[in-house]
Amino acid sequence: MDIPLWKERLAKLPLGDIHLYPEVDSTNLVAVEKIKAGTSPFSLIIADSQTEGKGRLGRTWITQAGKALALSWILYPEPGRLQPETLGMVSGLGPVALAEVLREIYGLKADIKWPNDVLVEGKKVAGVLVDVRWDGCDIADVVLGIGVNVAKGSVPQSDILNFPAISLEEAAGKEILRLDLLVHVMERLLKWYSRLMEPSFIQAWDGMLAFKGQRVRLTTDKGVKGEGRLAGISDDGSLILISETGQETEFHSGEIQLRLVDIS
Ligand code: BT5
Repeated sequence: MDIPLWKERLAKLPLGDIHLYPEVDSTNLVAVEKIKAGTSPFSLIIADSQTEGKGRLGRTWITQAGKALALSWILYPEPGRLQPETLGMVSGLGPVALAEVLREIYGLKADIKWPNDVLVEGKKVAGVLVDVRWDGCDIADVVLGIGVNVAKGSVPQSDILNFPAISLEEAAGKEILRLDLLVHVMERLLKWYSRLMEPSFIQAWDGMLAFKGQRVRLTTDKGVKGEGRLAGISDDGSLILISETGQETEFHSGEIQLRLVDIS
């Protein structure tokens, strides 16, 4: 990573402080340290590699040095802007921004596997981790962590994967420059954050949803939470499933995993 060049390009966007590192434990953990130290809104933490990258539920996210994007974006929502009930919208922010960039700029068939993954050709290219800290009933800050497999060799060995994965370069069949990708993603994150509560955000999310109309199963570590035909995203970012009897149920993101049901 050419730190001065990356800083120069990112300085053109309306972001806060830009913190770039060759290696960190986890950009989300560094983000929390920066918040405690008083970093400004929309600050960005980026690392070339992570030694303890975090996935959801204590899982690990692997960032191969120099081959991936690992970023954490710091938001301080104005009091009352985000309620606990609308927090699901924030989990869609990263996937919507990235999937839109992959479709519109790179011509890739990118889909969002609700709640937090971006797939290309049905394989995972990116994961999003949202860490929220509370101040009573208000949200104090949000760290939006995004990890993207960019170059060939960024995908970890298959034995540690819980879902098939691919890099963007393998999917695109051409070189993808991480800095260009990052700038596009930050532009879309800024755009969609300002429109988070508008119907167009849900429409964009819904329009890029993977497995629409297909039968899926939602699980937590306690077992199966729901199963049915995937109908779409509701107004608050929940997933709507329709059972065989036609009953609609909405699921909030929380700790859920989604899988396609094999009906063959
Ligand atoms: C996620 O978790 O997909 C969220 C990943 C968020 C990573 C970013 S990087 C920047 C920021 N800083 C952090 O420390 N984290 C965020 P989850 O859905 O729980 O998926 C984790 C699982 O994906 C692991 O248990 C592995 O099976 C698999 N995995 C690990 N590394 C992967 C990779 N590079 N590509 C695809 N799958 C991976």
